[in-house]
Amino acid sequence: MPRQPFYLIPRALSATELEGASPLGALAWAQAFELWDEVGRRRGILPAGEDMARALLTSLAPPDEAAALAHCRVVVDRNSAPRPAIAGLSLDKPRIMGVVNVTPDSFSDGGDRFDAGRAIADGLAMAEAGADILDVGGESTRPGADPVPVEEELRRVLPVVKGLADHGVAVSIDTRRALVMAEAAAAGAAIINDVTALTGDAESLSVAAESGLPVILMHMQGQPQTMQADPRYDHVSLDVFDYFAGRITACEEAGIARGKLVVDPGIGFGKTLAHNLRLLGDLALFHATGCAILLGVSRKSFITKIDGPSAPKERLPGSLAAALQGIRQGVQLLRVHDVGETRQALNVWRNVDVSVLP
Ligand code: 9MG
Repeated sequence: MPRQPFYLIPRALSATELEGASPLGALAWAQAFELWDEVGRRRGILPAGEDMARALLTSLAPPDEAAALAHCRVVVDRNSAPRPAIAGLSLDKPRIMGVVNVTPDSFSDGGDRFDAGRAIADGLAMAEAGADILDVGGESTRPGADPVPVEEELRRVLPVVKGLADHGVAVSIDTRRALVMAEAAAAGAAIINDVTALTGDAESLSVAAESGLPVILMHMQGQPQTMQADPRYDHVSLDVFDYFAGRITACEEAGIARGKLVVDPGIGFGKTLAHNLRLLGDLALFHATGCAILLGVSRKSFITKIDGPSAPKERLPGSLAAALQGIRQGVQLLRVHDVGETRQALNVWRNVDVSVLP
């Protein structure tokens, strides 16, 4: 993907509107923006203000002022515009997506829910505990996982999608396959969650467009079997940003509006610890896509690389610490295993945001 002419990275963030601060998709405000050039070098700091686009133009001093000003306005507007609701859920508060893996080999819950009845009961308990969305998946995407046949994936997920949707819960279907997207949509799924950002199946762009559902575009380098072998980037945050720019264009050309797209940097998917940490520090960069942002850090192995060995179910403290880092940067959706605990952490964090103190 070609580089953008510049990147704006929101800094000095608060969860409450302060005088002069710029909104970032409605859940965070920035008091300043770092201006990065096309290779990620810092070129200056712009205070948030009245006419950000003009201030940007002055800093960039481009040869073609008119074209550059138009581009600056697009970037500033994309950063700040409130995001449209997805699946009937307004994004003016952080939303929790609970993970319902219907797999025998999930890394995080060890296949506890490899039974439709159990998966539905656990999903409903998550909804009761505060999940706004339930993410149903029938194929593990953990590092090293092998694909499952499509018939088996359908057999696993469809009764669970239908069972949960019939109870009025917003269900997302976690799949890389167009057939599973289509069948799950027919069974009541309200969102598509694709770790391949609609590149994993030649039909998925058109099927997703046809479904009319919102789509989560996750970034992954490589394939689950081998993605952790030796991931490399020129500049991980910019490479992921540019990947989204390309996928959003492809989606728009296929008839999926930007407002229906959610971007997700794919923590742990073809990334070293250094890549994951850099992305977690730069999450606010992705507001300039104009899309809502989803973050999935729950129980992931990067926590053990920082803190030492622990089983997935013992990683709640690290998961919450990383999730709050995302919320601080205005991430709108969190994909988690521990719903009640995450809801409590979010509630407390938003009520004690120090920036509102006099
Ligand atoms: C399916 N799946 C596993 N981890 C994920 C993550 O971080 N994000 C999204 N969107 N899906 C994920």
